Amino acid sequence: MTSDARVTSNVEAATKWRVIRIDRGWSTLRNVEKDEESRVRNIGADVAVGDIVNIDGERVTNVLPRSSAITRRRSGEGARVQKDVIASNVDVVLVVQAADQEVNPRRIERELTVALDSMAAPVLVLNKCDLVAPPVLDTRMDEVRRVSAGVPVHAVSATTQEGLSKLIDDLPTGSAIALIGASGVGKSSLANALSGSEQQSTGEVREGDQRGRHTTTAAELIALPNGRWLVDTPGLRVVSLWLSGRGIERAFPEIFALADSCKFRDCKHETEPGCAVADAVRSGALDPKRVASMKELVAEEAELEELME
Ligand SMILES: Nc1nc2c(ncn2[C@@H]2O[C@H](COP(=O)(O)OP(=O)(O)OP(=O)(O)O)[C@@H](O)[C@H]2O)c(=O)[nH]1
Ligand SMILES: [Mg+2]
Ligand SMILES: [Zn+2]
Repeated sequence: MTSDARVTSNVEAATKWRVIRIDRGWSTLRNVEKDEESRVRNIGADVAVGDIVNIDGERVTNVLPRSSAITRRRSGEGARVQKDVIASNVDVVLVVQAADQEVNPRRIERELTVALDSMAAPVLVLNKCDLVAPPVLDTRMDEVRRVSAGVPVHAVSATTQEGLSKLIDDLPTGSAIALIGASGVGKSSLANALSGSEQQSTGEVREGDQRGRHTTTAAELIALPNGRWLVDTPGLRVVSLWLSGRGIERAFPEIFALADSCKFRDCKHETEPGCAVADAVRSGALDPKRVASMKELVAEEAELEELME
């Protein structure tokens, strides 16, 4: 009899649950195999939405290795540096901007770096294209493409559904998706449009500055048709880097390619002779703001590394 009991508990321990929502104090889980939900306390285990976990009663006993993790440095004061995993185990990260606002290339570069570091494939999405006249949209698409690092760029509208089927066609079949971006750009609206339901609440942007009201307060996993899923996330105020693998390099490929031709291998692209990056800036082939942005991210990561030692 005892051996039977052991078999049963092993089966239970092996049961996989996916974290579908994290609230203060507890997380909501969905059984990976059957239609069943459960809750666990957020004590001891560092889990993110998208994680697959094993549980024992109200406790997470094991977090399975993540295939991807969108990670940033947790904002807030205090000397301790902490990481914040926004979502895990997704295949594609939709990095969303609003087409009715000036393009902010520096913000895109940051978000793209975080997305590239996640190990999921980023796609840049310019939402609300229904709100701008075609020539303006074209200009803004060009501005986004200039900092897109070869990642696909899509103009869509969550409201009119324009461009959505093309976007979906561009995603690998069955892929799990995460939406990231500033508050008010329309992540939840896109989540609703892609899932074909109004599961996520959306909020009006502020009159004056078009900024969002942080309507979504917790990352949440939503089922899509055909067993796929996506993660809607709260709007990011600031996107501080966590330790970057090759994210920065991949977000600025043309600068890193030029750097290979610098005379000095450890060239900082400041005032060194034979600097191919400085040459490209002088000739007008490279935007100095983009170089400054890359340097800022490199410095931010170096600072973080130092703090963690
Ligand atoms: N015209 C238009 N409005 C949109 C579109 N997508 C979103 N909106 C509106 O933009 C506002 C913000 O949308 P949300 O989906 O709540 O934005 P969010 O990115 O989820 O914002 P947070 O949850 O605060 O991070 C809402 O009033 C939406 O109706 C779009 O494609 N076209
Ligand atoms: Mg939202
Ligand atoms: Zn150089």
